[in-house]
Amino acid sequence: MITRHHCVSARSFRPLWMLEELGLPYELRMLPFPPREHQRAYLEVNALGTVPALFDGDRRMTESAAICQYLATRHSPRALNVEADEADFGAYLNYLHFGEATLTFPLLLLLRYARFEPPHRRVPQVVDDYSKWFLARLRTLEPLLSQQPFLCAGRFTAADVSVGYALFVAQQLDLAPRFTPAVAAYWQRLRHREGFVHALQSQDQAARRQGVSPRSATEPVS
Ligand SMILES: N[C@@H](CCC(=O)N[C@@H](CS)C(=O)NCC(=O)O)C(=O)O
Repeated sequence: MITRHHCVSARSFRPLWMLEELGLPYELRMLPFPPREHQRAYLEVNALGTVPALFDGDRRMTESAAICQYLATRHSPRALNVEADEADFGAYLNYLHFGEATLTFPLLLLLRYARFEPPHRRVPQVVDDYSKWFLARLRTLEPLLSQQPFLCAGRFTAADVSVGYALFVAQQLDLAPRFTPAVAAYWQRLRHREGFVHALQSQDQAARRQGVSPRSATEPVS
């Protein structure tokens, strides 16, 4: 059984979405956000204090894109995974990591300086600059997504989960109205997938059952 430590709509949403797409059983352990402040004992599970942390037996992983790759490779060959002998293998790995390293990074600055810091430490200039930076990076997908429904290999893969999570956060930061047309259509395709909808429901139910706030980790701290 796979055990996952998760905060509502945090990066750990990527593996949750993957597990729902794959239909694999899992145990979800919900944490208040950020765990390093609200659940210090979690530091014994992951000294970084970050989510995700996933255990598959005694195997432990803490990077969301790597977990997507791990689950796809083990449980979904030639479906959610793109194999080394497929033409789009390089594109697949590139988008899988592009989702986290290139797209999610600027969004973190927005979250921090628009939402998490107390009002006197918020910095509108950072929010404005990194919104533009994110949107400029995202726009590079427009020509590709004007031609095809998913990022690579002619099908939905773990790379779409990785990039799709960045779009999910961008939507919560009110950036979706600024998506270019093909990216906006792609986001609509992703957010209406059963796996995505079930992942949203699963985290909400688990949070309520475990007495953790069902509010998204991306919502403002009041
Ligand atoms: N690169 C890591 C980043 C993990 C990460 O920073 N997660 C955030 C949630 S989105 C977190 O747990 N933050 C809490 C903290 O920094 O204390 C991944 O993709 O999994």
